[in-house]
Amino acid sequence: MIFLTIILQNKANFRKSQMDVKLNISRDYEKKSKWTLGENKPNQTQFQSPANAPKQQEEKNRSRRLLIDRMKSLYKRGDDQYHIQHISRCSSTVEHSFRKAGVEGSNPSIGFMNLQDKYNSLLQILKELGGVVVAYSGGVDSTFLLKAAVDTLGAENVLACISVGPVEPEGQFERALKVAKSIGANLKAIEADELSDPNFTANKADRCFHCKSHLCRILLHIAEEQGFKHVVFGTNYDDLDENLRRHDARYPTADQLRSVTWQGRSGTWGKPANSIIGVGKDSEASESIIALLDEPDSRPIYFGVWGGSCDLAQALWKIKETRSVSEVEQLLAKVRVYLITLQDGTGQWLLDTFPKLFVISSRNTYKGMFGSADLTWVNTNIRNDHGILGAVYPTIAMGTKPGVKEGDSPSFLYLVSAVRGLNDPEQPNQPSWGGQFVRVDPARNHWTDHPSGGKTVRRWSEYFDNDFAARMDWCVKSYEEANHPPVVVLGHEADLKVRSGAMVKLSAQGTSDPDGDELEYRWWQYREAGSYDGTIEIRDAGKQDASFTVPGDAGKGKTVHIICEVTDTGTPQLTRYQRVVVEIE
Ligand SMILES: [Ca+2]
Repeated sequence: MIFLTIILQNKANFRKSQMDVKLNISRDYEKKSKWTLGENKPNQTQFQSPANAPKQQEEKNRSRRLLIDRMKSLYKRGDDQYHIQHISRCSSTVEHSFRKAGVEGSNPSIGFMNLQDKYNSLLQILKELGGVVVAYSGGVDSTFLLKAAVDTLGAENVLACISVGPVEPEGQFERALKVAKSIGANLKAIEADELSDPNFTANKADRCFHCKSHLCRILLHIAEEQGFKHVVFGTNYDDLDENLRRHDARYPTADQLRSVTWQGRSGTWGKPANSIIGVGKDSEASESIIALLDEPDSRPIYFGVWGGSCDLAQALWKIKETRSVSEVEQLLAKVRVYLITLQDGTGQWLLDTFPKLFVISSRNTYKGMFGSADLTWVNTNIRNDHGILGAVYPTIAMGTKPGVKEGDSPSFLYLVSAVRGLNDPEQPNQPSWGGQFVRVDPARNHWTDHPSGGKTVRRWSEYFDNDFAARMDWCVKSYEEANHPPVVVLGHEADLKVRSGAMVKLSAQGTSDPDGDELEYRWWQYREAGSYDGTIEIRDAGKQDASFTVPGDAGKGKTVHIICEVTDTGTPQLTRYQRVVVEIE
């Protein structure tokens, strides 16, 4: 199954002035491993009017300039592009540094800010810390952090510690020393002696994790000895993706993610549509959406809108204003929207303006995941001992109780469970990890909450929680130490044609588990998907081979959908599905 997914974020996190739209486009999930840098990125200037283009370009680059200038003082090689790439890498670094430093209250929620905001927040956080030990390697992440710390706190309040020894690349120390000197930072070389740690010398996939933990303990000791209250690190997704690919080759590199990420507009949350879309309101994100829709590819494009939909609305507004009626119809037919509530005026505008547009509007359903309070589960499975991404997972957000927040994730889980073999995302009435929806007005292609609301998400929590926990294990564990999902294979075609009254044999012969785990089978009727209204009694529903008899009242043309659900016995237990569609002849 192939999807193109766009996630729009525009959340009122902590400070309205920092609100922003983050556009994250994951193209063709099943083929991620074939991505190359920039391959999927459309020509963003293709649809800009000539008069507008230079202004927009300038606006887009403005927030980058300040960081670029600072980096230029450190790196003399390469051109602006070099700096831009590495500075955007630094921005995620910075967030991790905040969290490592244990800064609460002034949570910057980096993902929702532009680069200027991020940089300002970094300086503010460093100010609050007062004095820091910087874990310094001479690489771009830690160098950027060191420079910001020295600029903000003064050299006397910053101590850069660099690890020297047999595991560090040759010549790294000399280069790092030179750069630290140019910044004016105090530098202390430490012998971390990683080779004394058996977890490191075991040389498994998690060696980097143990190496960093070992270093962290030493730095905390130095900080205490020398009167510094905090130790800060500069690291990001780049440190994990290699290990993730040991578990699933489809994980993209950080550069691949960047190549399909665009900047949206800020400060639109809660505002009426007419003030945030229209002439002069184009963004890098809205132009990219138009370019994607213009690609000669008829497959649907899913927009998971996690906040305000202003960039999507701007794109559709512009298409409506500038294209022929038939072209508008053709482009809109590709669009699938999943809105998490109406967070600015463009949500209602989309519904009012485009009755035929495929829109799922979750008003309550998302609460099946939002703010579930189990901090112990989060600490055990996500935050502690699960690497740098786990360490930055917040304990609380947006006024909910401590625990998992994830109020927007159902818009994505809707597609995840489809990839797992459960629902057809073209049919929002089918139960999915992202909930279940009803179409109220047959004249409109708009779907909203099922009467059971949040329960239609919550019923799957064990499945998606375990999936989440397994992915976090993959950040730090070797293949042998982690669990991987079963591969469900049917012993027959997925589409069967039978006569009324006939016995249907179901088989999952061929199903396997990559870890060799024992498997549990569960066959069940997926009633919402089939056109036969009655109940099907499945014999041996807990075995690999099952069967049922088609009821006599199941007339010609009716369909019965059966799910084969397979769960392994690894830790955490993982589940995958396969659907069988039986048509009555
Ligand atoms: Ca397994």
